Formats: sequence, C-alpha cells, structure tokens
Amino acid sequence: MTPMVRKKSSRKTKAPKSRKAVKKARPARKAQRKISRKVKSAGKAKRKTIKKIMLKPTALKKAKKPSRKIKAEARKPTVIRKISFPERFISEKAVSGVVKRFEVRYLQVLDKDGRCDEKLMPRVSSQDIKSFFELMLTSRVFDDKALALQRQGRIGTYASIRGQEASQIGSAFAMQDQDWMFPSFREAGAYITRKTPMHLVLQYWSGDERGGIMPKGINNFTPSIPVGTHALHAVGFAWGARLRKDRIVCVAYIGDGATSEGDTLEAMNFAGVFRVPVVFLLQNNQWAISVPRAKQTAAETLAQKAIAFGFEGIQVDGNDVFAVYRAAREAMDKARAGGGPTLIECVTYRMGDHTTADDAKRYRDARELEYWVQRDPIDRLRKYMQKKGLWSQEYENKVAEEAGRKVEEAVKTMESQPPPNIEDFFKYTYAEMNQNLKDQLAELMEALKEQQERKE
Ligand SMILES: Cc1ncc(C[n+]2csc(CCOP(=O)(O)OP(=O)(O)O)c2C)c(N)n1
Ligand SMILES: [Mg+2]
Repeated sequence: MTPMVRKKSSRKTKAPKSRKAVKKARPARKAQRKISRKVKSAGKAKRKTIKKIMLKPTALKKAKKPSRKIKAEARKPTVIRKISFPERFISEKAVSGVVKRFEVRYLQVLDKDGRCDEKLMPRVSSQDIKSFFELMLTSRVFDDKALALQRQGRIGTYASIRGQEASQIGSAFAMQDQDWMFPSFREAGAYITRKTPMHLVLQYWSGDERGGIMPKGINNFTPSIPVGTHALHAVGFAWGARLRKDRIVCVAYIGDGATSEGDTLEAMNFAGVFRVPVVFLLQNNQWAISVPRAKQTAAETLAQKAIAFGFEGIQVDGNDVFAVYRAAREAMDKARAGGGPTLIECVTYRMGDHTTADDAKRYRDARELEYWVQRDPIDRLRKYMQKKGLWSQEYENKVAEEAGRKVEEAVKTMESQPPPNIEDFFKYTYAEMNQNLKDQLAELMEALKEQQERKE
C-alpha cells in the first residue's frame, strides 16, 4: 500500500498575517477607501487629477505617525550658537613642554622723590596736574574732618583713605561723566573727584541712607559695605551697556581682601567671558582689617588673577598719580573700544586704621607705617610740581584753605538735613511691604509713641 501522501496545494499559501501587521495596514486601507469614494463622487474630468494627487506616496505618508528617528531628532536640544573647537585637544604623541607663558607689567612714572620718567608720562596738561594735586589735598582735608566728626559723635563711622589718594584720584579722573562708578566703602577721594556733593558722603556715614542717592547725572553707586559684592553689579551693568551699545565704562573699586571673595572672582570670570567694558580698580593697601596681604593669597601679584579669567592684569605704583591715571585711562579706552576688561592693581598703603572702629597699632609694626609715610602720594606730587614750577607754599595754602571752606560747608549741609523718615527703612526694603515688615513698623511706631508719652 502506498502511503497516503498529502498532495501539496498548487496554490501558494499566504502566511497568516500577525495581529500587529493587520493593525498596521488598517489606516492605509482606510485611506485608500476614502480616496475611491472621492474619485467616484467627483466628475469624470476631475477623476484623473484627484487620483494622481491622492495616491501620491507623500499624501499617504502624511497620515503616518512620525518615525522613531524623527522623534529622536525632535528631542535633541536646539543649538543656539555654534561652538568652534580648537583643532586639537590633546597631543597625538607623548610630549612635555610649556603651553603658555604670562607676564604682568608694572608701571611707575613718578618715583618716591618726585623724579619722573618723562617717556612714561601720560598726556596731561599743567592744569590737569594741578587738578590732581587739588583733588588729593581736598580729599585729605575731607578725610581728617570726617575722622574728627566721628570722634565728636557727629557721624557714625568712617573708613579713612589716607595714603590712597593717588589711586583714587588718578583713576576717577580718567573716567568720563557718562561712566559708572561702583565703589567699596573706602572711596571718599573717588567720590569727590566724581563731583559728588561732599555732604552726601558725610550723610551716608552718619547712618542716613539718603547719602547714597546721587543727584541726576552723577553716575556713582552707593558704597558697598559687603566686601566685593558690588563687582558683580559693575559687571552686570557693563554687560547691559554692551548689549545696548552704550559706550560707557564701569569701574569697580575693590580691595586686596575682596580678591579672596567668591563674588569678586565670579564677577571677573563673567567679565572675561562676555568681554564687558569694566575696569577692576584694585587698591592693594596691604591689609584687610588685620589680615595682611601675604595671608590673602600665595600669588606673587594680585594683578595676575586677571590672567586666569582671560584678560589683562597690570600692577602700578598706587602712590604715583601719573601711573594710576595712565593705566586707568588706557584700560578705559580699551574697554570703550570693545576690548574688554582690565584689572589694575594699585600697590598702595592704608595709613590709618581700618575704620574708626579699629586700632591698627594692635596688629601693625610702626616701622611699616614709617616706610609708607616716606612714599606719601601727595608729597611726591608736590616735589614734582615744585621742580616744574607748578607749586608754591602760597598756592598750597590757598588750595587747603579753599578745601577747608568747602568741607565746613558740607558739614553744615549734612547737619541741617531733616531726620530721615522712619517709615522709609521699612518701605524700601522690598518693592512692596510684606506683612512681617508692616507688623514690625507698627510695633516700632507704638514703642516710639510710648517713649514720647513717658518724656512728656
Ligand atoms: C562679605 C563681607 N565679609 C566680611 C566683611 C567684614 N569686612 C569689612 S571690611 C573687610 C576687609 C576688606 O579688605 P579689603 O578688601 O582689602 O578693603 P580695605 O578695607 O583694605 O579697603 C572685611 C573682611 C564684610 N563687610 N563683608
Ligand atoms: Mg585692603
């Protein structure tokens, strides 16, 4: 018996479709049926063209869901700015060598005995030189008076600038009216040079915040008591100016101590990244209260800190008004022309106590002070002017007399101000007073009322 052999079907059997495949084909079939219905209902003439359009593969594709590839593309972040990479990140073969060398320039035009290197002299007229002297002397008269006022209990506290006059006057003199100054708490000389009414400086130190409100057109910020935080404000302001294409320069006055603060270093970092028109005018006066410069940093100069942030740092003799003026002027011209920031380290000395709340004798060697007194910025300019025939005792007496008169007038104006409104303290902490501040104000007003009643 021949075994039963199943006859192979001559028709090709189709592989049964998977559920997934059926599901996948459904929208395409649906679309085909829709097209046929449209073609039938359309007139004969139109039939051909409708068919052509509707059966175009793209027409069908549109109904499809986006592919995985497209979805992945869409998830990629948008590239806003193209970043150009250096040709090589690392060397192809093992090598050892110097990648880059840096240098920090130093500038002194006028030595301690008033001898001047004419080749290095900035372009200044005889009148400018006299203005330097007059502003420096006026600042010292102001400084002495402010200290006396504090001792007499007529102002709250004060940070003396004695010894730092050349750094402050030389740099502020290089600024233009439209530029902006961001001072620390020790900038009386820069304020005076920047045409600030002197009574405002005294008013501020008498504890009246209104002393920080400048008349319109005088572009000076209020003193910054927190060390170094205002460097960020200067950079932010300068960045804004750059975006608005305003040709201004912002000057942040900082101390050696401020270079140990994160805020200042962050400010320098972004100043470099965005190439903002800012000058960091660093007065290295050797002390941050009782902490000497050597304990701030192991770096040989403070100017070299700029190099890490990608811009120039220069060190100048901070008791030489010509060197400070020249470096500041060049840095400001560069910033105005779009050349970015500069750090100027003025090597100077704080001859007085940190503030009226300090006694430097407790931590400073008297010989150190003596060394710097020999390098007094006013003395050396006087010596230079004497040689040039720009100075006489009579002239100096007149300048000192005039300065004394102006300062006395400022004291009178300061002391004749009506007391500040108590509410202002609460009102201007935020744009609007919150409940907490409202409660505090109410409590204070109540206490003051009771005090008044007890007096009567
Ligand atoms: C953020 C902050 N930290 C600390 C202080 C306390 N303080 C006031 S002045 C000062 C030293 C500042 O030294 P420097 O920057 O060299 O300025 P100088 O006083 O020498 O002008 C310190 C630490 C402060 N006011 N703010
Ligand atoms: Mg200091």
